[in-house]
Amino acid sequence: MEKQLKHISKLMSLVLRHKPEAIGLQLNENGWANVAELISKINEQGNNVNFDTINTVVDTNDKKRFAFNEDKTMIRASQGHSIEVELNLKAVTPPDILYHGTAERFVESILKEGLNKQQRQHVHLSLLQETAKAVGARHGKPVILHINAKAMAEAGFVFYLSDNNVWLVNSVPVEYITV
Ligand code: HQG
Repeated sequence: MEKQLKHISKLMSLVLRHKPEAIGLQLNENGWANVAELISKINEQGNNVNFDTINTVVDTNDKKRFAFNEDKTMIRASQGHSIEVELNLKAVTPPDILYHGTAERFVESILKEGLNKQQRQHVHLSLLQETAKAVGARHGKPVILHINAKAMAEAGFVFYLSDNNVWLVNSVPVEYITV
């Protein structure tokens, strides 16, 4: 059961953030998919899911990656998209320091160019060093960068907080980064 949920969760990350066309799913401009359509398209791939399966994935997902609308007829990823979607995130004043976890091999380039959003829609930052370390470890030997979010906010950079508490910003210039 757990294995199936993990598989479905990964498939949902793929189609709700990166490639809806992989299963012929449509997202609206705010990133929402119809839940009934998601279920039928997932099942066309040889799976056997129902509403309860999707509900369990949403509830038990370790990072709360997905969210329903109020009546649970629509679903979307709360952040992490590579396709262009308007999440209507609210600008929020950040804490003084945020953290970005990356891999050791990227540090030289980051200290030259600053942090870029790469394939995603934002640079992702974390409130906790522990979270940043886990994010960095996905790419290799983790390094935690300290981001002077207070100075960035004072300089006019806009920060957003996703529904699942990931801090998002368009870029981080070098002068706000310390290793
Ligand atoms: C790096 C996961 C060289 C950046 C996590 C990162 C996160 C540069 C990689 C979310 C660079 C992009 C996002 C530069 C940035 N030179 N490397 N100038 N600027 N980079 O996966 O932040 O599990 O797109 O440091 O928890 O690792 O998917 O971003 O290493 O919240 O829900 O380029 O993904 O969430 O990698 O992770 P990613 P990320 P989920």
